[in-house]
Amino acid sequence: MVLDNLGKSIRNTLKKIARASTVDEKLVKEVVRDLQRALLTADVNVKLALKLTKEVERRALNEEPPAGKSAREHVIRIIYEEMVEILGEAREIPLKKHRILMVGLYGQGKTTTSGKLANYFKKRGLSVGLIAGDVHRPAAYDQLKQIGDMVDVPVYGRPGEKKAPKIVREGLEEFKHTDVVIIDTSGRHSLEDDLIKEIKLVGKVAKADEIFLVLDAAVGQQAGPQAKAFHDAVGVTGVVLTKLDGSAKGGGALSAVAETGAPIVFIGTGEHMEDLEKFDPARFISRLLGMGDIKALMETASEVMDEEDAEELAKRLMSGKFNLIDMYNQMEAMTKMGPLKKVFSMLGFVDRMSDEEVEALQRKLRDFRIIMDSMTREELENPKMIKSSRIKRIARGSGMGPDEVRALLKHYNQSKKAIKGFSGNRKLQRQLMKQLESGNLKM
Ligand SMILES: Nc1nc2c(ncn2[C@@H]2O[C@H](COP(=O)(O)OP(=O)(O)O)[C@@H](O)[C@H]2O)c(=O)[nH]1
Ligand SMILES: [Mg+2]
Repeated sequence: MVLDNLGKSIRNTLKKIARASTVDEKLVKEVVRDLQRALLTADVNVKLALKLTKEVERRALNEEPPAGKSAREHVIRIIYEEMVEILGEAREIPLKKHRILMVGLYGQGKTTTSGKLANYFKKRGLSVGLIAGDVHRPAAYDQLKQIGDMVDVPVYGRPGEKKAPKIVREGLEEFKHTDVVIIDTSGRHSLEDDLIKEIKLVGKVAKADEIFLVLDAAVGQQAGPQAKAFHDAVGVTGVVLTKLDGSAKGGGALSAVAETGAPIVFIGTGEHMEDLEKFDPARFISRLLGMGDIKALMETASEVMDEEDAEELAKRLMSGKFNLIDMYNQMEAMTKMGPLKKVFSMLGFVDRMSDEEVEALQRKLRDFRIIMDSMTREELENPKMIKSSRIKRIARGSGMGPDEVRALLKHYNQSKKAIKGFSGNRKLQRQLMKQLESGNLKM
């Protein structure tokens, strides 16, 4: 999928919100930090990323959720809305008789996209013709002809002819009864005067309804200035961002182009003729964030924790491995009242927890989290090494008393003992395994 990494990291952030017991300032700040990191990693402009996350933070902390919505749903909604906002409005390309002129620098994907568009319109029941207006690259006609054959669309061209306007004029005559005529043109290595001159000349003859600028997303934020320059010069009606597949800089290109006000109409997601998607910001972001999944998750979040997490934790418990990080996860799982509650009650950790007990556990968990934040990774993984001088340091660092740190360690040692007993108890393990396998862990 396009922008896979960005999607994954934001989806994880949203899941964090969906599973949170309460939405407080701490969670919002954490989410904002996560979001910033995800956006910057996807090459989104720093200023834009900060603007977006600031707005998310402001709205999440100040806006009341609308009636019938939980605070968690509301925060997720805000993130979604702000991300759609960055990408601007959707622009519909009508399915009717019209002419499209393709422009852009060399190698951006004009010819490939011409073929993809031909395929797109043809599949939707329109007749299509392609005109080979690139007169500079020697094999340009052959390339377009090959692509035309692939999607079964006629190609008009004059190999050897050096005047693009002439070819375009003849091509338009040839295709005068065709619904959609797509004109491929030459590019240059950079935006030079003579390229602009040529496009303007071809544009006059073509009298195109649409001028599509084709831009390679791999250039990242540089796509913005390029889009702007073309937009100012020839007035593009739509941008096609290509090579968004596997491009780490896709987030940068998308947001930068959107910011110029040139509407993104399609995105190219691969080398094949089918790899073209109509660009609809709301749909794109919704899919990127997995809004459908998040919604489903939210509906069940209060009862069930992520099955993968549950299995992972259960497996670790069975192996007898247990450090402070595991304990933290385990306690967190308990406060979620999730499937693991069953496991824990089997382990004799909890019988039945009342709401007050859950709340007390959550308070304890908050303290534990603060204390554990002051521990080093080494200490978390190997709590045995935490002796009195370390206890003092951790207490100072977390603003808690040494007694509270000791209480955490005591709780840890007790839990560890229980886990040890469990990992030595084959019968109990088999029982748990059976439940895991039957998928019966959910209560
Ligand atoms: N992965 C990927 N490659 C693409 C995409 N669009 C075009 N390409 C490739 O980019 C290269 C240049 O494309 P071309 O259409 O010849 O560019 P032009 O010079 O602007 O006409 C070709 O190798 C295409 O296969 C895309 O969306 N994804
Ligand atoms: Mg070309």
